[in-house]
Amino acid sequence: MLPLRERFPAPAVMGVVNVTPDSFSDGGAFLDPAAAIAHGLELAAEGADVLDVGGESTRPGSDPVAPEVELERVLPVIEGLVRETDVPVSIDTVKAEVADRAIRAGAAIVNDVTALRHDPEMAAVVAAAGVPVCLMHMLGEPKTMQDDPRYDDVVADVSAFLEERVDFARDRGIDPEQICIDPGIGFGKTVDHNLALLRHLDRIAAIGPPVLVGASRKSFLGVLTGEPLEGRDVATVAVNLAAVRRGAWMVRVHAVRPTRDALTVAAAIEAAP
Ligand code: HH2
Repeated sequence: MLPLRERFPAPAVMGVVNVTPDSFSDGGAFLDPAAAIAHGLELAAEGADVLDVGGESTRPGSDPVAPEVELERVLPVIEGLVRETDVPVSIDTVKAEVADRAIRAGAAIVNDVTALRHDPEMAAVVAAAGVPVCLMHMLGEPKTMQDDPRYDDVVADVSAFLEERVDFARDRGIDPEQICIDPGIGFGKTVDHNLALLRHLDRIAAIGPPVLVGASRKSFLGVLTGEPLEGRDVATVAVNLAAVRRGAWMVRVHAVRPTRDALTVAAAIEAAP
C-alpha cells in the first residue's frame, strides 16, 4: 500500500460525516442514513480527500454509546458512501468491533481519538486489516476532559504522548508509513493549550508521521471570535491555513469548500515564481 503521504498529498482535507444525535456542531442533522450519505457525497464533490464517518460523539461531556448502536448508525452510511463515491472513508471510532465491521463494509482508514488506548483489541484489528490509522492525543475522557486540563508543557507533553503511541502501534505490527498523528485540538485543552499546539505544530510534525489537525468549529474559535457554531467556518479556514503552513498534512473539517478553496489559493501563491 502507498505510504499515507503519497496516497494523500498535502494539504489534504477530511470531511466530517457525523451520524449522531449529539455531535457538538451538527448533531442530529444526519442521523438518517440517506441524509448522511447525501451529505458525504456533497463533501466529496466539494473536494474532500477522505470522508470521516462517526457514530459516537466525543464532544465534552458526552456519554459513550453501545457498539450495536454505533454500528447501526455507521454501517449503512459507510456502505452507501463506498457504493457511491471513490473517496476513501475513514471510521471515527474507539471500538475494535466497530472498526472491524466498518473495514469489512469498506472503510479504508481508522481514526481512533484514544490512539489505540480505549480498546485493547484495536491495534490488532488495524494491524490485521493493514489499514492506515490516526492516533490522536486526548487528556482524560470526553465526559471530563474539559474540567481544568493541565500540562507541564503542552507541546512537549502532547509530543511525548504521540511518540509513545507511534512506538506502541509499530510494536503491534502496524506499518509506520500508515500511521498519522493528531494533537487533538479541544480534547482536554484550554484555549491557550490549543493555540500553543497550533503555534508550535512544526514540533509535532518533527515527530515524523504526517499530522492531522481537527479544529473545525471548535469552542476555542467561539471564544476567540464570539461566533456561535454556525458562524465559525471563516475562523476554521484561518486555523487550517496556519496549521498547513506549520506542517499539517491533513485538516478535518465540517465545511469542505471554504478550506479547500483557501488551501488552493495559498498553494498557488507559494508556487508563484
Ligand atoms: N475531533 C472530533 C472528532 N474526531 N478525530 C480526529 N482525528 N481529530 C479531531 O480533532 C477530532 C476527531 C470532534 O469533532 P466532531 O466530530 O464534529 O464532534 P463530535 O465528536 O461531537 O461528533
